[in-house]
Amino acid sequence: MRIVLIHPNYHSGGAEIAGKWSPAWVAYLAGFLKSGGYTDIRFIDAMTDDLTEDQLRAELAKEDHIDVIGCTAMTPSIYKAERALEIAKEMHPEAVCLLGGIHGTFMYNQVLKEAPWIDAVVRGEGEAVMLNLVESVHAGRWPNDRGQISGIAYREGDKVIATKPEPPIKNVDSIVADWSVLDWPKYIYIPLNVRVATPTMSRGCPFTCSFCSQWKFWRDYRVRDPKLVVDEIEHLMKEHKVGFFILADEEPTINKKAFVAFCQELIDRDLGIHWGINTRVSDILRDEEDLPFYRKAGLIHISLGTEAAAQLNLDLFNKETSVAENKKAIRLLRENGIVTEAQFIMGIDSETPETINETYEMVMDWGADMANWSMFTPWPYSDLYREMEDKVEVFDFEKYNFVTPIMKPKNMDRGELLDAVMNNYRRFYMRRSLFHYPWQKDPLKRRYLLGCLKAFIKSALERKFYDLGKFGYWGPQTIKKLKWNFDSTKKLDEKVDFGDVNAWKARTKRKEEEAEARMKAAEEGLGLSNGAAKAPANGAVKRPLSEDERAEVVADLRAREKALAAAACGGGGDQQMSEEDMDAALSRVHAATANPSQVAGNPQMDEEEQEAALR
Ligand code: B12
Ligand code: SF4
Repeated sequence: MRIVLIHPNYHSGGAEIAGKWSPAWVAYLAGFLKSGGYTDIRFIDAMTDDLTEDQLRAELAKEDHIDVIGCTAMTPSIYKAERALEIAKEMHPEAVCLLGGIHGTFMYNQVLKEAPWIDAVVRGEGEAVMLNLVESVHAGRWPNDRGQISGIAYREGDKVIATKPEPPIKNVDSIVADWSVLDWPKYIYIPLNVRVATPTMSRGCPFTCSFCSQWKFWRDYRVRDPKLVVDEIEHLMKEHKVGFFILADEEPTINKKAFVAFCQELIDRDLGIHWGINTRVSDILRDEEDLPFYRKAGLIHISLGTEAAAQLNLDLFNKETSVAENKKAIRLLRENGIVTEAQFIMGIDSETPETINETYEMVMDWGADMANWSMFTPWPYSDLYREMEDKVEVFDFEKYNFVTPIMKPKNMDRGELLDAVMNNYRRFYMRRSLFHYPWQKDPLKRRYLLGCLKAFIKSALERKFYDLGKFGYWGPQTIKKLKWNFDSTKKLDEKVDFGDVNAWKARTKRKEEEAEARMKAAEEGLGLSNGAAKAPANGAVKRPLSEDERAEVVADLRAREKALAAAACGGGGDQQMSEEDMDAALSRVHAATANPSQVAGNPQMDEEEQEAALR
């Protein structure tokens, strides 16, 4: 069984400016297929190799026979993926052509109408579905038994059929990546000039931010055994000479126990590798005491979804964080020598030059090392989309890429929006490159930040940064002449699949409510409220708790903590604190309240010191 996997050649000058990234989907799918006995797999990375259609054709012409061809697509790369599969089908009509990834998961109706040469769309997590499908092809049952394969959609005459969803893989440790299908010398991270990998420790996200679609995609939150993740990293280092990794997780830190075990394992094995993550402000605040330990494990870069300067927008995004918390999280990371990157979402309806400027002022005040301003992108399958659908005019998905202003704010035109965002970038990186990066006391952090600057400048000189070359942006004087090239013939098919997402959301909420209700009942039953003894409803006199009562409260606290963690993490793994963890947590609380100003020494100069040094 010959299987060919293709990453389509799509570029849009955002995060990719930091280098050439290893595609994780290929490694995890290939690993799972190999465990299932299908080892004859080839990967064509048309994105990294920047293959033209003719070059892709030439690569496919090297194949005598292909049984299954799979291509990935996020929303912006969908047309390139459809086209790659069209070429593949022309050249190998015998092959079963599959599309996987987030876009098809929700938009399969539209995809199968736009691209009738696609035999099936794989919805959601790909491993189990693809293995079942490959087995069916191998056994000669395809296409007759396709209605029996969960998690796919296909055409039958004029109709699009979606089979029942495949449940998320419970035991994520059963997925063992095979990174050997990648041609490793290509994947270089410019800031450190080393090979970069993107392994994952968890899948999914327990939060439900309204603009985001990742939590919908993976449904349950699941965590791998941290030791096995470190095995994978050690393998990547030894076999493929990887020198840096970024966890491609949506939310790697919510299961603190697993994250701490992961860091401990990296420290114990003394691998000496540096790495980065993208996570939530709330986890950084929760882990204030652990940040030195995380840094010791090699964690050097944290990207935070601070998203907005205004609380109103944070609430709109259902972010469950506050502006003050964002500021504190960045300060804590800086104090612990971790590179901080603040991410903002720009261009919602109420955006004005003032609100954009505010994000600049704020990020300077917070002291973040890096900042990025992404354009708000209304994924048609996100919750926020439903609230604003009457305002969305552009359905050319190729431009749904965080750098093109899909939405026009009420009081700005798209050119003004882009220019105001560019103004933030110019000011921010100008100041950072003069007053901040060269003056870092920690040589690693200095090297890292200067390396990021190099990547940034390289992409700006090549006119790739933020797709400015494509827009024809050369500064404020050009904003009336910008070319967005929206294809107005592209329309949204009304059939977007939201799947069983609402059930997942309700389940999360229900668990939280149940836990709250149990806790409240326990408090009331014991005459406790807000953790302090109070007169019970029957008017009995306030008295200290007996040993038994105390034990009952502790048991309830544990139940609550466990239920909340399970609610947050979809019930995966053992979330309960051990006796020692709880004692350790309590002693940290005591230490913090006894000496609240106790923080790790700040290894960096602040902005004023830097400017003074320069003077
Ligand atoms: C790493 C990453 C990158 C890397 C890409 C590395 C690479 N070559 O793959 C870089 C930095 C280059 C990048 C760039 C961009 N990214 Co990006 N990126 C991510 C990130 C952090 C992780 C993706 C990942 O590897 N996940 C782990 C793998 C295992 O999951 P997966 O890809 O979904 O694959 C599984 C399934 O989807 C399915 N599957 C996928 N493909 C296929 C194919 C077949 C045949 C089958 C059967 C199954 C299948 O099976 C896989 C295993 O279960 C996600 C956010 C996140 N945490 O997920 C954003 C994310 C994917 N990126 C996003 C975007 C928008 C972009 C950019 C457009 C931004 C920009 N302008 O720079 C570009 C586009 C570049 C491009 N051409 O691909 C969005 C996509 C949103 C959407 N709804 O479409 C995401 C979700 C971020 C977000 N917060 O919204 N990105
Ligand atoms: S925390 Fe991040 S991944 Fe999770 S729902 Fe919000 S934006 Fe999406």
